[in-house]
Amino acid sequence: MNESINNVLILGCGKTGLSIARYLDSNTKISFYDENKKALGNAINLFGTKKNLYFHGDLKEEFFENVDFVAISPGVDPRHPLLKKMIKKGVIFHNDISLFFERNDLLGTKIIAVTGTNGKTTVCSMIEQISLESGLRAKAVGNIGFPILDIDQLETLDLLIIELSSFQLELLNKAKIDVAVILNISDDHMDRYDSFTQYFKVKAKLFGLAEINIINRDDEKLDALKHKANLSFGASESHNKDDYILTNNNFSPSVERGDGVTILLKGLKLLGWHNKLNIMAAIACIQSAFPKFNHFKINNLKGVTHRLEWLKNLQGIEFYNDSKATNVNATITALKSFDKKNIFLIAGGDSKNQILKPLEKHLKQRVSALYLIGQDAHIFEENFNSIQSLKITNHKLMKDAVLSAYKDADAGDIVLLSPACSSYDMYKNYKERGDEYKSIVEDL
Ligand code: UMA
Repeated sequence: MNESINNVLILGCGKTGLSIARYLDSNTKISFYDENKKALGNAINLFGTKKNLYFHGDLKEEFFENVDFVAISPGVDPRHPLLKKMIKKGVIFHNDISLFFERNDLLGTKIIAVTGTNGKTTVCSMIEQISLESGLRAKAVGNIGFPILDIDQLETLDLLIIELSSFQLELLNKAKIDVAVILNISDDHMDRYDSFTQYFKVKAKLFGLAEINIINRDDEKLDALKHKANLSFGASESHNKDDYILTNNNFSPSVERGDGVTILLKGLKLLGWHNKLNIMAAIACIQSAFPKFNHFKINNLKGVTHRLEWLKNLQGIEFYNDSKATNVNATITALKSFDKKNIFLIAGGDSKNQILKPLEKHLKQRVSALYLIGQDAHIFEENFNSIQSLKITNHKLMKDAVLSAYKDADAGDIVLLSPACSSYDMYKNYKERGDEYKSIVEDL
């Protein structure tokens, strides 16, 4: 890090904040802020009180005095009145991704950046797995859970894959990205953005930062960005030789490119149509970064924990964990992945002001019973209690919801946790929620 940086204020002492503190020069005086005392205590233990300052409680103007820049964690909302005031005043704000792109030694490593409302982590993980299997040195970082500044010896990597959430894109105005992909976009984080248009604009920023832009041509909500894309992927027809197409000739799915390149998906073990689109996006990204690449070993590809993760078969009932489904669209995707119609769905949590109605059709078509948890259970009830075929029950605890679903389901049925909501009303994050569900299912 630049030696002229003397004072930095870090907002949020979670994974990102701590990673930024590790990255800064050891002489830098850091002020740490976290509204949570426990998180702050953790930072004190790691970085000591000799030269650093620690604040919690309400944000105050004095925390910002004499700082060279403020480093903000993705979970901290920049619409906070004091942050808005500081931005207006000209205080410089960074996040870990923008700090990373301040480096000037990125030349040898290819960089692929992935965003979208759903499927980001899965696509990043697919790109990483395929690249590693073929002998490339690759690492997936960012929203996937590994902070980008924790990368040690970047120069030893052939490929860096960055999963970017909208929160991380908010502050990103400069980057050296070789290939960028936007997978899809739908209502999400409406508690953080004033409108869908604002959320869209943040995601769209990515296409201003990369050499090659890839888009999902089947997502109508992305239409306004198509003119900025160099190539596309999708199931629909395309006559552009650079575009990727999903075909299903003789019941053998494959990804084809307009110029004749074909990759068979026969051995793909991951469930659902959406995973075929995900693998297509991954293939498009890799071949755009490495045009000669053709070692697509997909038979061993593993899914990602908490994303349509198969847990067990108990007396013929299949249990799945899709705790990462933190929005309506992710849950619709999960429901559509099953051929079977008798799904016993556990959902609810913090609905983040989303419109729940799009779920209705899928609940009617595929779900036998809905077990609600979390603070917004009543909103689900209000939206869906008119569906005659749907039994709806309300549960204080995850355990009660799982036991009820298990009691109601028969051999051949599916019990699925796919909440369509974020977890913060009951859990630390979606992982803790999924882990609790898994341990309850394990003990059945
Ligand atoms: N905090 C405050 N004030 C606030 C908000 C948060 O003090 O107003 C404090 C919290 O008390 C906590 C700390 O900030 O101690 C947490 O910071 P954070 O929420 O930014 O979380 P990190 O641990 O830094 O994790 C973040 C991402 N979290 C979010 O975007 C909410 C992780 O994505 C990411 O893996 C990690 O950085 C590494 O890059 C998680 C996520 O849920 C998985 N992402 C969202 C999603 O996928 O939908 C965007």
